[in-house]
Amino acid sequence: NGNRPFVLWFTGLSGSGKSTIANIVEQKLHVAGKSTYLLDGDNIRHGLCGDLGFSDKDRVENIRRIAEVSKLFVDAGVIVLTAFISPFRADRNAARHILAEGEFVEVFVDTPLEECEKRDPKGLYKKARKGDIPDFTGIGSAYEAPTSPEIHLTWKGQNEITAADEVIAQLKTLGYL
Ligand code: GGZ
Repeated sequence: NGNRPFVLWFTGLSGSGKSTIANIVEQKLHVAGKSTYLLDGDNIRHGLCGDLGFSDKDRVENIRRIAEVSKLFVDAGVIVLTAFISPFRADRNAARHILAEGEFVEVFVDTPLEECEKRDPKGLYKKARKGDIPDFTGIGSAYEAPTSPEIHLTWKGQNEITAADEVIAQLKTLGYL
């Protein structure tokens, strides 16, 4: 791939560390002189996808729009980082096919549910367990783990800085940097 732009597609449970790791990776790419853009709930779910909730149908559409927007950024020469749960395998594969061959790099932030639930930064798992969020991912709605992600971050108690370093190292190994 060399110097061509691509999408770093982070997937994992709520609280897995996707956004934090993506932010650190973005900073590192920036320092290396790369042009980047991070898509996450803050800049997508309030605007472009403000009409969508968390039903299966809405999540499918959420991921489709994010993939299409990512494609536009890549066409403009920008490295895109996306940080969404993207729980369904079929939708991630559809996203992969919206991008050109070699432009989609799937990063599985493989933090176990028990750890995410322990962190519970927004108290959402607690609410979901009480039945207040019936379709919460990992509780009442499925998370389908990637079967062959380009980058697999298995959580072994390491912090997000270490995980971000691993992403950069893998990108070099894979020839993206
Ligand atoms: C999962 C939900 C839900 C439900 C609200 N299920 O920890 P957070 O708060 O910041 O991350 C979660 C975020 C997930 O949005 P995504 O756009 O990444 O989801 S998807 O890719 O599935 O479309 C969580 C919050 O939104 N949230 N309700 N029911 N997460």
